[in-house]
Amino acid sequence: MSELLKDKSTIVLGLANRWSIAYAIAKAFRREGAKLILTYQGERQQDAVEELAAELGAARLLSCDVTQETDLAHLSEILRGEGDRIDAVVHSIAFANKEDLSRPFVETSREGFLLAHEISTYSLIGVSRAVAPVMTEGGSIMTLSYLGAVRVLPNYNVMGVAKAGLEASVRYLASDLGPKNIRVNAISAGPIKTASARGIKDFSKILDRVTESTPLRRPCDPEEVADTAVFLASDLGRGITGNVIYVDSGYQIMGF
Ligand code: 0WD
Repeated sequence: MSELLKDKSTIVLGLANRWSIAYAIAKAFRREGAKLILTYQGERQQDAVEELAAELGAARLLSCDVTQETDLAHLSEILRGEGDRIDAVVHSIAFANKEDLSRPFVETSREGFLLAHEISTYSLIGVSRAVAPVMTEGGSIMTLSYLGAVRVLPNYNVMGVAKAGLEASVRYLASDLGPKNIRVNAISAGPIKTASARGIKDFSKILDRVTESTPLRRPCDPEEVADTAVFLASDLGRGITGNVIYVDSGYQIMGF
């Protein structure tokens, strides 16, 4: 079978550990023959991510804390300096203070609101600006969203508002970058047990409920999300931009 991402250069941001959705995507990109550049948040994660990068056969591993303008500028500089063309970018990054994912939404602090939006929403704009200049032959930028962007889900709170902003940013970026043949989309994944998900109070209850009532009667698998990422990164997805694609075993269609 031919490789869907042969001759494509990809960058995946947000790999923290083996359970990260970014790990499943990076693995699928390599399986499909892509060259892989990985970024990680900073020193705290360096050792763990170095090991995973070696295992995945990544061509490069770069540190990039998306709250730091200098890190984004550095990323852009490195990519430009090496004459690397990038064809696909995966933004798999989010953060909110734990207390904002458990107390009533009305108690969200200004500081917590801004932090969640800076890391989970604004960073897609910053990353797109840093990488678009090296997407010289067009390509695909994608991010990860969740149903909490459009519906109220218990304890998702400020992150739901941040994801709503993320999905709107996808549309504006798609409109801006479309003339350069750069597509921008979001994958709205069903709940998956990762380090970030564990920060949401009663996450396992959400998972149980979804499993019971979803049309496919099973939770979403990170590999399913990764295969959709492959599709969006590949030429097969060339007509799709500004969209939110649900990979959630069908949960979002249900009315009860
Ligand atoms: O159920 C789920 N797990 C779902 C996750 C359902 C639907 C969507 N998503 C989204 C998340 O909201 C996020 O956008 O998928 C994306 C990836 O999340 P994940 O794979 O579930 O979680 P995780 O493995 O924790 O990756 C998120 C990573 C951070 O991990 P930690 O655990 O250290 O918070 O985002 C990265 C970091 O690696 N990150 C940053 N990267 C660069 N700069 C920063 C930062 N400032 N902050 C967090």
